[in-house]
Amino acid sequence: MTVFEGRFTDTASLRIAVVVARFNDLVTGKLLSGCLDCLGRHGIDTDAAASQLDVAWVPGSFEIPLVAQRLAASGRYQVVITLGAVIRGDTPHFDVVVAEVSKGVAAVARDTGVPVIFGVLTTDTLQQALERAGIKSNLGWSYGLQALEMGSLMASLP
Ligand code: INI
Repeated sequence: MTVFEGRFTDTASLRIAVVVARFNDLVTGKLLSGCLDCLGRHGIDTDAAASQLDVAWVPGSFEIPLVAQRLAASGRYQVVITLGAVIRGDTPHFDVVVAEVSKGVAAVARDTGVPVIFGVLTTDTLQQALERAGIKSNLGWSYGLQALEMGSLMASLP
């Protein structure tokens, strides 16, 4: 029996793209900071020259799948991380945006074979989103870890 599982230390050959939404950037900027901190502390070179990491900003979460698709299909990255914050508030837009971004991100991973980490918070209130982006914990850190695990796992699979 072979057991496949990702490691968090095989970072030397990984190139990672992060797609982050500007909408609710009070939240998404904190997710990005947490994510970059995690990746940097696990050996990912985040310096501009010869970087292992690139960041693409999009207007809102609805635009994430298109840009994630382009980056995943480029062949340049082993993992794509998506970061967004969709907050229900009073807008019926919430359901539309959440449905599109969640289905879109899953489709990108399946279509390209590149793992795409779903780091889009979906909450009822801004307070809940902020709690997940640094006030209590920062899920950006977890998304970074999940990216490392999936990059390593995919490289080890037959
Ligand atoms: N985009 C978000 O990322 N979060 C939201 O909460 C949100 N709401 O509530 O409307 C949102 N809307 C913008 C959307 O993602 C697109 O950028 C816009 O519709 C242009 O296509």
